[in-house]
Amino acid sequence: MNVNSWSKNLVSGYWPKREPNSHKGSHGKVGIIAGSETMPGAAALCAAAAVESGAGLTTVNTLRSVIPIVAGHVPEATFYYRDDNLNGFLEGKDAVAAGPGLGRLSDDIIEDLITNFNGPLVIDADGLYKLGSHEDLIRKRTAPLIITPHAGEMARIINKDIEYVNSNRYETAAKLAADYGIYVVLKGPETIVAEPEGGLWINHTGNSGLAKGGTGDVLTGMMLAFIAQGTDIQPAVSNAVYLHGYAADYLIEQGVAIETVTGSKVINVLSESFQAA
Ligand code: NPW
Ligand code: AMP
Ligand code: MG
Repeated sequence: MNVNSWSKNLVSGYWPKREPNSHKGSHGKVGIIAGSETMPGAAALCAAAAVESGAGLTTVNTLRSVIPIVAGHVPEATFYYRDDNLNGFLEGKDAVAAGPGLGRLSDDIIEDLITNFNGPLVIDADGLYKLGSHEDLIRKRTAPLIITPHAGEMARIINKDIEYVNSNRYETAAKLAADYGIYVVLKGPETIVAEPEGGLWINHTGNSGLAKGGTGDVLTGMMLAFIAQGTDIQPAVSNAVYLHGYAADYLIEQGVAIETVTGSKVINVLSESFQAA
C-alpha cells in the first residue's frame, strides 16, 4: 500500500486564507450537533476548538439544559434547540459535525443529516454508533462525509473485533473509505486518513498525553473549522490531525507533565501551534 506522511511543509501549504476585508461570514458558518445531560463537556470542547481554529460563526445544536453549560465555556458560540426542526439548523451552514457527547439514542438525527445536509459532514463518537445501518444512504450522498472513529468505534462499524482493527489499520481504513465513498480518519497513535479515491496519509505528531477523554471531541471541532474555511477536505482533515498532535507535543516541550495533558490545554496552545507549524 502506498502511504504518504502529512508533514510540516504540507500543513503551511494548505492554510486557510484570511483576507483583510473579510467578515465572520467569510470564515465558515459551522454547526455542531453535540452534548447531552451527562456529556455537556464534549459539546463545549468541540465548540471551543472550532472557534479557536478560526470558524467565523459556531452554532451548537444541543439540549436546552446543556446550553448554559456550553455557553459558560464558549461565549462566542450561538445555540439551536435540539428539539427544533433540523432543516432550520442546517440552513446556511458551510459544514456540520455531529456526535460528540450526543448519546446513543440520537440516531434519527444522524440519518436525517446524512440524507438532508448537502455540505461536508463530520460524524464522530456516538454519531458513529449505528453508522453501518446507514450504508445505503451514505453511498447515495454526493457531498463529502468524514468519519473519525477510534479503534473501538471502527470495530463496531465494520463488525470486527478491536484486535482485528489494531492489526490491520491501513487495510480497514482504506477499505471502509472505498466501500462507502467517504473519508475515514482512524484515530490512535499515528492517525490514518483514508480518502474515498484511495489516497492514504499517516500523521506522526501527538503523544500518549492525548489518551484521555475529551481530546477526540477537540479534534472534531478543529477539523470542522478547517473544512468550513474552504480548504480541500483531505488537507483540512490532515491539518487538523497534525496540529492537534503538534499542540500535545508542544505542551510536553513546554514542561507540561504528560499525565496532565488535556483537551482544554490543547485548545489553549493552538495559537502557538498554528504559528510554529
Ligand atoms: P476499553 O474501554 O479500552 O476496554 P465508546 P467513547 C474501546 C463522549 N465523551 N480509543 C474501549 O475499550 C464521546 O464524545 C464525552 C478509545 C471501549 O470499549 C462519546 O459521545 C466526554 N476506545 C461518548 O463519550 C469526554 C477504544 O472502545 C470503547 C480504543 C463515548 O465515547 C469523553 C469506547 O468506545 C468522551 O469523549 C481506542 N483507541 N480502542 C465529556 N467530557 O463530555 C478500543 N476502545 O464507549 O463507544 O466511545 O470514546 O468512550
Ligand atoms: P477519542 O478516542 O475520540 O477521545 O480521541 C482521542 C484522540 O487522541 C485522537 O485524536 C487520538 O489519535 C489521540 N490519541 C489517543 N491516544 C494516543 C496516543 N497513545 N498517542 C497519540 N495520540 C493518541
Ligand atoms: Mg471520541
